[in-house]
Amino acid sequence: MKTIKYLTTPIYYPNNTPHVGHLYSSLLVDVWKKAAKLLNRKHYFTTGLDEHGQKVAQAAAARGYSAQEHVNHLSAKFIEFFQHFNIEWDYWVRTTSVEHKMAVQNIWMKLKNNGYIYKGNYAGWYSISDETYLAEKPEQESEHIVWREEDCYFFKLSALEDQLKKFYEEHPDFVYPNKRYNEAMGFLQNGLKDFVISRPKNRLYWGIEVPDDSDHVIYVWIDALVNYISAVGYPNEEEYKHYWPGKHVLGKDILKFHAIYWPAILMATQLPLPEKLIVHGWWMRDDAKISKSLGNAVPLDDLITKYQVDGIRYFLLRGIELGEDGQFREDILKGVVHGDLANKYGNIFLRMLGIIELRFGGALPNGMPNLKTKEADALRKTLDRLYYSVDTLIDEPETMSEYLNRFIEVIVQINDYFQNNKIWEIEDKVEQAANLYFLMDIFRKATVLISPVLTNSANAVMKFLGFPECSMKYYDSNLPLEYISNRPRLFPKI
Ligand code: ME8
Repeated sequence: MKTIKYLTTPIYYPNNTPHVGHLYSSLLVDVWKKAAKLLNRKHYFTTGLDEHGQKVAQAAAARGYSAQEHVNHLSAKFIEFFQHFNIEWDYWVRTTSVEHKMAVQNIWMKLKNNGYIYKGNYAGWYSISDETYLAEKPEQESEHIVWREEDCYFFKLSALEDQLKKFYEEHPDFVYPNKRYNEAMGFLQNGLKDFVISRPKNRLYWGIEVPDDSDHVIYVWIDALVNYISAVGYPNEEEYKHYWPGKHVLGKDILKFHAIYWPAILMATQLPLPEKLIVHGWWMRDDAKISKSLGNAVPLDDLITKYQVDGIRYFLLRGIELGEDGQFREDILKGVVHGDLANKYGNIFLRMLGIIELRFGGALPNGMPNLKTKEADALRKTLDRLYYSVDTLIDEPETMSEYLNRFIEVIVQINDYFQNNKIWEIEDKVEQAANLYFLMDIFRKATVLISPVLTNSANAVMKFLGFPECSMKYYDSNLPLEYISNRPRLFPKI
């Protein structure tokens, strides 16, 4: 029986170093996982690499490495990159692992025994960058698109068309957002053709062997999709049943593989289908998708120095509505980090601390005041909405944009409260202290609730306030009253 919520990212091709697009998919799941942890729920997050296939083999050859050396090197690079952004997965997938290979061969045998695999011959155009056959001759030939004519095994996808249609009709929420559900329905309405699921080994050696025919290797997409179950212990039923089915986060570029091929493979092997597909858009640079193959990624080192890891994490989530495309440009990043984090979040913190230092010698008078004004109640309600958005996010990862909106609403309202009530001018010290305590309390709570996104800053704020760590344990407790010096500079402006 399923006992643990499970969310995955795509596994990335190590044909080049990672960029902001990969970070985005993994960040979405990371924040979801951190939110679950914050509220004490046990969730599971996998991400990693799709290490086989022609694209990776070519990249290795171009660097003069063996494929295995090449993927080992890039696996370390991806790990380092993600760790730098505080991404914390539970399991790092590598499709060259023995466990994964066994799971893929197990699925192959099941497909075969259930009558879904047959041998044939294929001739057509193959796109190496997408690792897929093209339906038509490309307008322009390139080194990335090659003509292939070879013996191969086919997967009987056409036999599952009706079953897939029925499933889609019965599960209108299977794909988020709705436009991607409609796109998947479009694939079904156009009719499904059987597809090639192997390559002769003398043409491509870098793959998992077909179990009962060592002259062929298994198509990289079958290999890759099976990671979603091998990562949680498949074929060991006792193990994977605690996790599977899970939800998949993916980019819109690989919708067909996840919306059609993967459910079809699961149907053909009589395994449960995923709970949901959450499909996000692309980070663009001008008119082009940022991609490893195009090599148009924006270098991040300089941006990290200027806007910090948290600034970039925040921008990625706030800069585009989940499901839409967005431009990854420094001026837009700067606008979001300055607008939300420097001018609103960081600034109100400093203004409150300024008065606490000036009028109270750096210590806040004791006690949790119970301000009963309408405005104070409104602010508490906005904070409650933020709290519920974290709770909702844990069950519905697609509500990510909503969560970020709720956060900034609280921060804007703290700023408005401070400004409208001219907190710095209140003569009566008791009244001033009560207002400051109230605002600092809401600020602290909002900080805890946004800690899945602003990992470093939230920790720094909580430690500065005198808490041992940033966690829900310190959400409701009294605020420590003595503030240490060296306040953190949150998101200084560039
Ligand atoms: O397709 N914007 O690997 P891949 C947003 N191995 N997301 C982006 C992006 C961008 N500009 N560029 C990449 C593969 N991504 C297969 C997947 S899964 C069983 C196998 C993200 O290295 C996004 O999630 O080409 C996209 O779907 C994925 O990286 C593609 O990574």
